[in-house]
Amino acid sequence: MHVMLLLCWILVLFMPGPGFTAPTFTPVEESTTSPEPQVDLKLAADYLQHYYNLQKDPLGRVKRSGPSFVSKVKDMQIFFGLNATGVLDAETLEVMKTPRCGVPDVEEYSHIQGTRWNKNVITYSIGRYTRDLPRSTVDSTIDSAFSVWARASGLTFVRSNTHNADIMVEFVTYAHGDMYPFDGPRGTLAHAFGPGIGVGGDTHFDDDEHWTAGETGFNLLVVAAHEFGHALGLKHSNNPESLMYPTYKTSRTVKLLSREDVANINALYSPLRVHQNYALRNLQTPLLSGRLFPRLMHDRCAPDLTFDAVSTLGDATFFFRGRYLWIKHNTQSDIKEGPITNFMPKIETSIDAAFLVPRRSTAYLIHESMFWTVKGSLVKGKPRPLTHFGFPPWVQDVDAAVHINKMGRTLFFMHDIYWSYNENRRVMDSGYPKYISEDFPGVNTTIDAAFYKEDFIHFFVGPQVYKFDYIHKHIVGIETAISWLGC
Ligand code: NFH
Ligand code: CA
Ligand code: ZN
Ligand code: ZN
Repeated sequence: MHVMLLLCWILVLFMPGPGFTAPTFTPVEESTTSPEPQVDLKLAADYLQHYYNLQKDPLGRVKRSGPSFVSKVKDMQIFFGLNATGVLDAETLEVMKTPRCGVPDVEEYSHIQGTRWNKNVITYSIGRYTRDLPRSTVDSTIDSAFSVWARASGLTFVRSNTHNADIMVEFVTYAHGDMYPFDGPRGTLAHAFGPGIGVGGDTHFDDDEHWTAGETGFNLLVVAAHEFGHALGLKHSNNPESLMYPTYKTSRTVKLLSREDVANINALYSPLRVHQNYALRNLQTPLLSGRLFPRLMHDRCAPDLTFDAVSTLGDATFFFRGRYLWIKHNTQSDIKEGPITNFMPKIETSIDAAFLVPRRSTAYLIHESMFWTVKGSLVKGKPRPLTHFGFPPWVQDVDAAVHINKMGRTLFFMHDIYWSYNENRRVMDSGYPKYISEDFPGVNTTIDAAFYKEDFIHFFVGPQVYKFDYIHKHIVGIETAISWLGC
């Protein structure tokens, strides 16, 4: 399950030229004078590429009459309840020009997410408050927002004062530790993670908004009720009457939930399933969105836990295993965790190896023969082939990679051999591959992951970690992998 993040500003960047009026954050109602057809085509192509996975040809072109273009237009029209003609008519273009969020619609067909809380009593806690409203008003508004869902379903919400409640509510600004920084006033108002342990359920409000209990600014009850819908597992709805519609509306006052919202929450938490056990729950999820949700939440402190890749990214260390990820912040003591797609929606595979090149603030995540580039907290573009680094084409399963900043080198490990890549000149060093055991005495087996810290390379081998002194070239100690996750 992924975070309900909204990166509307990306969409704003995608919409150039006269056809696009600055977002007013309400659905576009007036029909603007018809712009140049090329501008519309570019806009539509960008829109479909962004939300409907439309592929361009190798030269970056899209044919308006091409079969995939027409079918993507149809998909989009079906989602928005338009006539599914496949033709880019004025109505379709108008919807495309309406500011909206960055979650692709193709993943949104089901209004019920592939996951839910496996209990009907859910705890919440309010961490950081806003200064826009008295604390007591925030408390009562958050309580009312939960009551909206409690009245419609069999769920009960209990306020707790701990830091490990199911749903942690917080008012924050810009970057706030989850890779989905807020954007200052206007734009995105809030976001919430779907059900799950760790960050799951957590709900963040952009404290650069003007939060109110009335009609001015943004009404906290309306936004909180929408977010808690996500925190309970509901997705966006394309029905403007639904509370789960992706755009804020002032006009919702008394009746927050539409009939559809009530039906969706009850379908997700139908009485029949409330008492089901874990095994059944885990059978049910893959049908809905198997690739988005792991079969089982991982036990962080299981003694046999191993990692596929470990790397620094920003100010945290990322531990990858299968499609799951743990994030250990360098200064905060808590660990965030969840499916990789929660944090990086584009990455729907496991990660074999990962490394950070600090001077470029860029991390590289390798899966089989391809790699992604991650800058700041954003996964850039499409994955690229590993041959970019000068690997021969048969290199398809790098086990581990580590960047050694002092030397400007990245070492890639595969089976019993390794390569050294010169990041400054961006070429492979000559004389490689070499045997690992030649240069790393004591390291005689395949490596799962490697991590560099203060002159030591930490080689993750199964549930163990060899601490290797890179200056004096010998192993100085052995730790358990889970000790890195604070176990
Ligand atoms: C939101 N969301 O911020 C908006 N929409 O209407 N700005 C959504 C929350 C509203 C979180 O779960 C974000 O879906 C923006 C934009 C619906 C309470 C449509 C501009 C993205 C005023
Ligand atoms: Ca904002
Ligand atoms: Zn957040
Ligand atoms: Zn939303």
